[in-house]
Amino acid sequence: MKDKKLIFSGIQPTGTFTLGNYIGAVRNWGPLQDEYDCIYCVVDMHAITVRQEPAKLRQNTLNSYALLMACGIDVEKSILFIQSHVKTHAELNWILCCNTQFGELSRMTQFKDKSQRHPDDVNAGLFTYPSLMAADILAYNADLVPVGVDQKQHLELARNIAQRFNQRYGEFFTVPEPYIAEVGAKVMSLQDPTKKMSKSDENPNAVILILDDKDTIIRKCRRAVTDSESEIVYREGKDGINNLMTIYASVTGKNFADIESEFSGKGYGDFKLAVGEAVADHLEPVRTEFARLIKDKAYLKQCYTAGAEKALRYSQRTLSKVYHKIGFVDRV
Ligand code: ATP
Ligand code: LTN
Repeated sequence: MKDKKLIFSGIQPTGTFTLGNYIGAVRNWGPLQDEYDCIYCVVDMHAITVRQEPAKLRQNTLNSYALLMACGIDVEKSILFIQSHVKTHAELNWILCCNTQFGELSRMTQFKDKSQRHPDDVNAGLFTYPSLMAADILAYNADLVPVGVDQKQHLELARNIAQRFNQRYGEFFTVPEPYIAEVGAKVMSLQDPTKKMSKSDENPNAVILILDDKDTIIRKCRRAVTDSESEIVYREGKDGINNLMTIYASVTGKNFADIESEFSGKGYGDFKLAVGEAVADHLEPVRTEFARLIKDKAYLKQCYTAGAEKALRYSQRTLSKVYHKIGFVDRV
């Protein structure tokens, strides 16, 4: 029996992490390490469901690995690895695909969005993406999955797949629960605050990257789309201000009431500057640590090699039991 609950999460190496990735997901991963057993993964196999330039993907994958370390994931406490290094994910994916319905996959909003955005490449991997995500999670029998709100539907599907497998073959998989932050689970675009901030946004002003320098962060906050009023209050209809208040609350630890009184009588210009400065100061140690880590390729290699070995050992046990349960002939 495991004594601590197990956490699993992953992030795609589709570019530098945004402030949305950071606030909604990654920054919560470090503190969880003290209370839980944690396994974190750079999901390069998910990234290729959208066309990637090979050299860039390789670079983004290494950068993402180092960024996760810079954001507080300690390879001594957690298992941190690159998805394609651990073959069990692809193997379990096949079994889970055969236990996932076409109709379920067709309902996924991410599939609908991404196939609309890339109409010339609606590939089978994009369609079965959630089954691979279920394999990531179920290979370790994770209890909890810390993600942003946009991943809730995929997680719900992973739960259904686990439950269906358990009904067909007998209780086996842990049915994972989402673990979603109360504030900041959906950081919005700075240019269109009704849309989520996303790594793949084409407008650079819409997105704060966690490696942006202080001036860039302040400039992007200053240009953030707000409304024609002048009051800094969290209220329905004030999407731009609500988003900036959420960001400010997340990086300062202040609540909305504190923020409203701090800026009462002040204008949007003052507030935007304060948000930009607070974000930049908060991210400064991440930038410094990343710059240090990314120079040491040998150390990174040592970390991701060890991470993959541990992850393989762990997940191979699950996969062998699954193979047996579904009726494959045992190899040993
Ligand atoms: P892409 O644009 O390539 O789809 P993405 O920016 O949506 O990428 P992912 O790699 O899909 O990022 O997500 C990594 C984690 O960050 C997930 O847990 C996801 O829920 C979370 N996340 C992504 N965007 C936001 C956001 N705007 N606010 C809060 N959490 C987010
Ligand atoms: N689909 C997720 C990334 C992801 C993930 C996972 C998250 C792949 N496998 C397993 C949690 C658990 C995304 O796009 N953010």
